[in-house]
Amino acid sequence: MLTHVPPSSPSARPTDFDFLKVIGKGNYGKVLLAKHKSDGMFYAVKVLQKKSILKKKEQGHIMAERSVLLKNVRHPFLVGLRYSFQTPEKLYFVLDYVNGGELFFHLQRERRFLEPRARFYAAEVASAIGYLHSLHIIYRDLKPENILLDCQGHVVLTDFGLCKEGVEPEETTSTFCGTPEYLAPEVLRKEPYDRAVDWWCLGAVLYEMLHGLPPFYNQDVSQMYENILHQPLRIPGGRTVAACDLLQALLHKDQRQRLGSKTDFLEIKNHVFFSPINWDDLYHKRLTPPFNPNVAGPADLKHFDPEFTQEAVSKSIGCTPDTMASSSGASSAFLGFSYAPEDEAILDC
Ligand code: ISQ
Repeated sequence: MLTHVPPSSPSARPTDFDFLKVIGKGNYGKVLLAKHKSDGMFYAVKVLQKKSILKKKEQGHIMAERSVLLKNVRHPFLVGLRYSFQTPEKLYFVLDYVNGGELFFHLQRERRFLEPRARFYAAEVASAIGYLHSLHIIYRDLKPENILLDCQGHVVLTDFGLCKEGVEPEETTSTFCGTPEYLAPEVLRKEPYDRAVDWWCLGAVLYEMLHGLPPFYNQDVSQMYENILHQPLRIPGGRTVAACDLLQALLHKDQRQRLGSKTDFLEIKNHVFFSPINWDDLYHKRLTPPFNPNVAGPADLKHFDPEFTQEAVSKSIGCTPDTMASSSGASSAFLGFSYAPEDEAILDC
């Protein structure tokens, strides 16, 4: 069981890790593959610059990301946070290292997935979203690059930077966030939105898995926005009635009529498209993934983009100043950030 420890006594520091490779880049920093020097375990370490977070007034989001990760490490399809700590300039999230590659990296290679495979991934994503909603958290940022596969081929959702915490079922929020392709109409309109926004995103992910492009896609972003707001959903032929019905129901432009808007995950679970899924078996990873990423071991980077993995790791990443100043200008905005769990067995491939 993970427990909070006093933030003034972090048990991990940047110098505890060898930073090996850049494996991803986000808005505020990088994700690095790192090896813990004493236990030899591999982790994905997300390093964020405090300056850029403060410039964009995003510390609320980042602190939310941390507490969301802390709350959710025990869900099988959400990435686990092992430690967080800070230096005067940077915040570090030490996360489970997931090396089966981005789901959409595999999708691009195969253009589209057959329904059983798309169903399996959509069900694992839905299970994670349903769990977040049960904690009154809206994920909001479901997008292709946030869906990874683990070494066995199970889904792992990452990047909780845009999660909205503490949202009660009837509450709505109107902060504008997200990725253009998957933005729900109410988000685009800057209207208040609720957890139904995540079911729209699930529909967008499922659509892209089945058809190879996001729904309402247009190279011209303003035309795509227009399509999301006003164009009726067009579903190419060749899919089952159940799949078409689910896509129509999830991609309903009116959030109040969207599948999931009443009893949330229960409505998704009970849709006929998912009738082959035993949800209890799914949750316990008793369903064999439809695709095995075939990684050689925990350090196998074959599924990561060489654009990232060939980049040199900045020397400053692993240097710890002698003082872990928690009262320096930038740090005071991140008080209480550092975190280290009690010892816990971490599953490895
Ligand atoms: C875990 N493993 C690989 C890549 C990652 C990217 C972001 C967050 C966690 C990750």
